[in-house]
Amino acid sequence: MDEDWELYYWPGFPGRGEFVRLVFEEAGVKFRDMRDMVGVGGISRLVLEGELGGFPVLAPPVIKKGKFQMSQTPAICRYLGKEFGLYPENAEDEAHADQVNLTIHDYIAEGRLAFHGMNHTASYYTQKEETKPYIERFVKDRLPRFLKHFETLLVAKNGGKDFLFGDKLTYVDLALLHVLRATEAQFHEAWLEADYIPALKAFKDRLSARPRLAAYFESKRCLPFEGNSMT
Ligand SMILES: N[C@@H](CCC(=O)N[C@@H](CS)C(=O)NCC(=O)O)C(=O)O
Repeated sequence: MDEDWELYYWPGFPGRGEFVRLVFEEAGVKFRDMRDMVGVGGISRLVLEGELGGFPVLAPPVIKKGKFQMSQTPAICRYLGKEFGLYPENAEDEAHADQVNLTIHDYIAEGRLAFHGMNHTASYYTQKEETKPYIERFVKDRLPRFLKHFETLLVAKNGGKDFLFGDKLTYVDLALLHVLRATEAQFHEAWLEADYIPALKAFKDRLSARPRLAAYFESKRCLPFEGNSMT
């Protein structure tokens, strides 16, 4: 019997798990979101403490189907993108998709780090005051640098009217959509003031209106952003 995909990620906020959810949702592939079944304690035991067994994973998100499991968000999305046909059609685009996927993950990782300037494994709420300068610097320097780059990438193909790799939607478009939504939620003012990314803003609206994604964003399965670290 064909087993369902399972996703192991923390409950309560979208986080990095959301990159993976968008791939399942756009592909129309059913999966079990284990956050609803095992809670924080279960994710800690199964993933952090290794009770899942099988191929070793360090941190969530983890996907699992039967005996196969893997972690590392950019690698998961690439793998699922290929499985579900959300994947570039030639070797050069495939290589560039890797490049852009990893740049998107650099962006989210830097954004997260800014909220944890004193201790990157402790909660943001234990370092709210101390980390303010890191957040300010991120918003002033790094956020616009990344967003301008994403705009340039998008416009480079068909003037930005389609997707990152022309007229075919890939897993990288979904990753970009997620970080744009996260940026808008977390840095609302900076997002509104960013008049240098018209194609990106239109891209975000266009992708969000795709039937499967729109239905997901309106559903209870889609959790609101928590309000720190773009998660
Ligand atoms: N590079 C990894 C980072 C994974 C990661 O940091 N996961 C966080 C949640 S977003 C976590 O719970 N980490 C626990 C740990 O690293 O011990 C990825 O992209 O999946």
